[in-house]
Amino acid sequence: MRKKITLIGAGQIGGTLAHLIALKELADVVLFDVAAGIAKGKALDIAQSSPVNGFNVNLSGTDNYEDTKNSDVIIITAGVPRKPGMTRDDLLGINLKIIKQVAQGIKNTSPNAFVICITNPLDVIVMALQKYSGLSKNKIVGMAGILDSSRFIYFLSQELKVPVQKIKSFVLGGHGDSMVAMLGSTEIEGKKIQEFVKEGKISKEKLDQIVERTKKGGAEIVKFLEKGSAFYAPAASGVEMAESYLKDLKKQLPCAAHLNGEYGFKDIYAGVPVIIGNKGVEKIVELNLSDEEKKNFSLSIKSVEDLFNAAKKIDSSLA
Ligand code: A3D
Repeated sequence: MRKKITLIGAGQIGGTLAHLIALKELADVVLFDVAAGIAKGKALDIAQSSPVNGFNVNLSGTDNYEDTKNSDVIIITAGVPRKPGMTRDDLLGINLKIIKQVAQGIKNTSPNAFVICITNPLDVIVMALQKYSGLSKNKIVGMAGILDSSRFIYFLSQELKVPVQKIKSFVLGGHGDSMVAMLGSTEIEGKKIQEFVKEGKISKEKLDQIVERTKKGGAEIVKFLEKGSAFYAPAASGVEMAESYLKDLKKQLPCAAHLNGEYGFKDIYAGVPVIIGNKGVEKIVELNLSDEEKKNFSLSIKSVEDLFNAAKKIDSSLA
């Protein structure tokens, strides 16, 4: 039997997710949105491309959680995106309310699903989702690190004129302005990035600029689009996580996962490399961090903690 993926939120990312999942024939797709027409319209539009593209999956749209029942994977993008000048944190109040509704909707209908959250502010929303739904911690993850790492790798590849496939890197920590590009784990054609700096192939200043551009990668796109935020790269990143789970690929991917002592932090969600297989988050991989990376990672976690404290003030049931 084909697998079932439900997309909660059929907006820009939700629609792109549906299209990518269909093209890959990864699973049947249910698009859920409070705006039922958008979910139904996008499902029908994508389904009508199946004769052209030759894929064979079912797509449907709904605003009824019963139709999402027994999903294998749920990807959540319900919420509002940023407008120019806004930070991700500015979305907290409104998206917290939305995520509470979503948690109620999915917890009884798909209690065993692998749940990938994309709604911002990412780390705090995924943590709230886990608390509201009570679903198991290794089955609830946030998508951000794949996107942030992908942006960093793309910018490096443009600068160094090296194909993206030859570059490995991780951007970890919270998905905000304090995210940390792990330079110690950044390799180009198997060589550490620091060696490229030493050899003068890239200046320290240029590398710092690329790190900074990565941190502001989302805002750069928000500014161009004016209405809404990035959706192609976020959707591609979400699909990679879903695929690793459904096909038990056990890929090592940077995701917002629940920390239970790893990296020295407890009971907080933040971006770390994890292994995703058919049991969900099967392992948190602990990288050897330099002192500076450790310091920056701790600062990033601190900003997630601060924002979660702000969330508790908005909704005391999170305390
Ligand atoms: P958008 O195109 O506005 O789609 C959001 C959809 O959610 C809309 O169709 C709404 O009708 C729907 N919605 C609102 N409330 C509910 C509800 N209670 N139940 C179900 N659906 C609802 O936004 P988007 O797709 O561009 O972005 C979605 C979210 O992803 C935003 O919060 C963005 O900030 C976030 N985002 C995160 C990243 C990360 O890397 C983490 C990147 C880009 C965007």
